[in-house]
Amino acid sequence: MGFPKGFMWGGATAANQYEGGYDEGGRGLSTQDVRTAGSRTRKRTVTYTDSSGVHKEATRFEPMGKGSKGILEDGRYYPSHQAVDFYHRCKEDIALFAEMGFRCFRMSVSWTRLYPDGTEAEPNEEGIRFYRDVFTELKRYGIEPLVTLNHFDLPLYLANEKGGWTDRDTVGHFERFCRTCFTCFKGLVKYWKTFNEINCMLDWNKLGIVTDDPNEFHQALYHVFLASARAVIAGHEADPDNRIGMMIAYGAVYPLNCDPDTYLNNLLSLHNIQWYCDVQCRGYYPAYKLKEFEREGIRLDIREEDAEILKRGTVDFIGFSYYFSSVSKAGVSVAMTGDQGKDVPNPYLEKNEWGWQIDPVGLRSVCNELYDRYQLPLWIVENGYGGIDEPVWSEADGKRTCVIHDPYRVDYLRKHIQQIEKAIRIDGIDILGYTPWGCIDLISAGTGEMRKRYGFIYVDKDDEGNGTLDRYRKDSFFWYQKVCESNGEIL
Ligand code: BGP
Repeated sequence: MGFPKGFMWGGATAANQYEGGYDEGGRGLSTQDVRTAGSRTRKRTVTYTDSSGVHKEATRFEPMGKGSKGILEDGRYYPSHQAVDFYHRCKEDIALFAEMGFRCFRMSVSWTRLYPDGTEAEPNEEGIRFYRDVFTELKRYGIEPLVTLNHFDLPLYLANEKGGWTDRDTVGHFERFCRTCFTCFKGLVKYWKTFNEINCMLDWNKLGIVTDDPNEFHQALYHVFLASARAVIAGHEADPDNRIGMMIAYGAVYPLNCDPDTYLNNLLSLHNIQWYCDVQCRGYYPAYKLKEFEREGIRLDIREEDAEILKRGTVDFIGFSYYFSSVSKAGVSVAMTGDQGKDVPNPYLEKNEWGWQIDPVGLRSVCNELYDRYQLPLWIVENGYGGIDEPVWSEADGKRTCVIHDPYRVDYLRKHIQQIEKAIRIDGIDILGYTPWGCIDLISAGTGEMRKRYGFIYVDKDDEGNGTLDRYRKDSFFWYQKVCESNGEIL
C-alpha cells in the first residue's frame, strides 16, 4: 500500500459552519453571522442596510453598493449562530473523532472570538482559553490539530466600517490575530493554513467588497495575499517547526474535445485557478496575470516592501479541496464556485443531488498537476459526499436513537482514497494527509442547509434550526474507523 506511516487521516470543519456560540465568550459578529439559510433552489442571502438605511438582501454574487452594512434582522434564522454547537460539545465530539482513530483534525479559529471587532490591541482571553482547551483535548487523544486561520470569516466591524480587505490596514489586523494564534497555541498546533479556498473569496462575506468593480476586487485580493505571506513569515518566526500551507478549491478541468483551440482554451482557463497557487507558492504574480491586468486596466496600489513580503511568505505545503471536476469550453470561464449548474456537463460522470460531478480519477490528475508544478507536499484537506441521509429512528432503553445507512458516502470516499493511494505509490507524490469535509454534519457553506450532509456522525438538526443536536454514528463512521486503523489498507 502507498500510504506512508504517519499519514494524517482525519476530518475537516470550519468555525462558521460548526462552532456556534456566536454571542458567547466575548465573541464579536462576523460577516458569516448575517447570512441567512437557503437551499439548492433558494440562494442564501446577506441581510444589510443600503446607504440610505433601507433594509435589503443580496445573494453571494450581487453587489450591495457603497455604504451598505451587514445587519441582523429580528425573527430571521441565521445558521452560523448555533451551527451544530461545537462550542458546547467539543469534548463529546473530540471523543468521537478519537474513537474513529483520527490522527488529525482540521478546524478554524474564529477571528472575532479572539478579536471581536478585528481592531483591538489585545485579544479576548476567553476566546484564547476556549481554543487552548480544544487543542489540549485533541492532544490528549494524540490528534494533531490542522488549523485554518481564516475560513471565510471577516469581522463585521471591519466589513461595515472599514471596507474589509479593500483597506490595507486589514492586513495588519489579520497579522496581529495570526501572531496571537502562533504565540498562544505554540506547542499545541504545528500545522496551519492561511486562507480557506482563496480562489472562492469573491464576495462581501469574505472580502467586504460592496461593488463589482474588478479593480476593487483585485486590490482586496492583493491585500489577502500580503496578509497570507505576512502570516507565514510570522508563523515561521514564532516557531521554526510550524508548517504553514495555502488552501485552494481545486478540480480537474477537461477540454471539451481535441480541437487545438479547445485545448489551448483549457490550458489558459486553468490559469484562473492556478494563479492563486503561483502567488502563494512562488512569491510573485505570474506574467499572464500581469498582462491580464494591463489589458483590463487594473492598477494595484503596491508598496515597495511588498515584493519582498510575498517572496519570503511562500507556503510550506498546498492544501486543497476537491469535490468535482469541470469541462471547459471557449467563452465559458471555469471557476470553482460550486455552482455547477452553469458548467458544461461531462457525459462520463455522475452527479450528486446538488449537481456536483463525481470524479475520483480527477483527484489523481490534480495531485499530479499540482505536484509537478510546485514540488510542494500536498494535503487533501476537503473532499466528500454531500447527500441526504435518512435516519431510521427507534427507542432503546427508553432513549430515542437512530441508525443511518450511507453506502453512497462510503462508495464516494473509497474511490477517492484509492486514487490518492495510486498518486502516492505509482506517481511518487508527497501527500501529507486526507481530511474529508464535514466529518460531523454541519451547516452547508453554499446553501446554509443541514440536509446536505457530509458527516460520519449524524447531528439531529434540521434546515430551520430545530433538533436536539444529539450525535449518532452513521455506518460510514465504522467504515472510516477501519480505514484509519489499517492506514488505508482496509477500504
Ligand atoms: C468548501 C468550503 C467548506 C464546505 C465545502 C462544501 O467550499 O471550504 O466550507 O462547506 O466547500 O460545500 P457546501 O457546504 O456548499 O456543500
